[in-house]
Amino acid sequence: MKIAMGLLALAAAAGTASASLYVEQESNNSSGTANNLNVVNGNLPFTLPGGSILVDGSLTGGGQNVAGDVDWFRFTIANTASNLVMSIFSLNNTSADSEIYLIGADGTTIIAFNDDGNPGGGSGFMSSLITANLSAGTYFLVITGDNDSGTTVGVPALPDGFNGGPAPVTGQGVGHGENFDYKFLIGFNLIPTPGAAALLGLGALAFGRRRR
Ligand SMILES: [Ca+2]
Ligand SMILES: [Ca+2]
Ligand SMILES: [Ca+2]
Ligand SMILES: [Ca+2]
Repeated sequence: MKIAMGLLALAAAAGTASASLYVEQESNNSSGTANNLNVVNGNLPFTLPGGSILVDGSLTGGGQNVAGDVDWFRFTIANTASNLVMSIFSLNNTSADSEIYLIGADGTTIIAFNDDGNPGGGSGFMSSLITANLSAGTYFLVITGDNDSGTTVGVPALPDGFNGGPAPVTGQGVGHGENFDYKFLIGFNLIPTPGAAALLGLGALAFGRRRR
């Protein structure tokens, strides 16, 4: 047992991936009010080797001239992510229909979008995404209801809670009608920066010279 404890301590010292639960906090309907997922990491950027987060939340529908619920999350990574994977599941609505977005730090540049990636189980209209080689920085993850984007493929509109693409008059239209609880799973692997690897190399070189 003591040996096992020692190995665990060594593993902790070397840096191990961690997983955390985050419960969605309304109101988070815009980039300015996005929930900060870095709170699960002491409000620090995520570092090597990466991690995973499970978000518990819910989406509620709108109506005539009333936007449906849109859920914005943000997180910051300190290194390039070799991959970022996201999947959303509904446990209480077998016809739930989500859309998900990965958006840049400016809150408007759409990096990736998925409508019916269908991670399997429950509804067949939920979403999943995989994105490779994501640079260090801050990103937004957005969950909204069916047809907010105005498309299933191609170029989606930014999520605004209303059905279809951008409304001619902001705040007019029909809000998406989705009502479901969700579990949103996010995972990522980070890779050392070339700069850090080069510094390590320089350090080794200096050490070698000193020893001569
Ligand atoms: Ca919500
Ligand atoms: Ca919301
Ligand atoms: Ca969908
Ligand atoms: Ca829309």
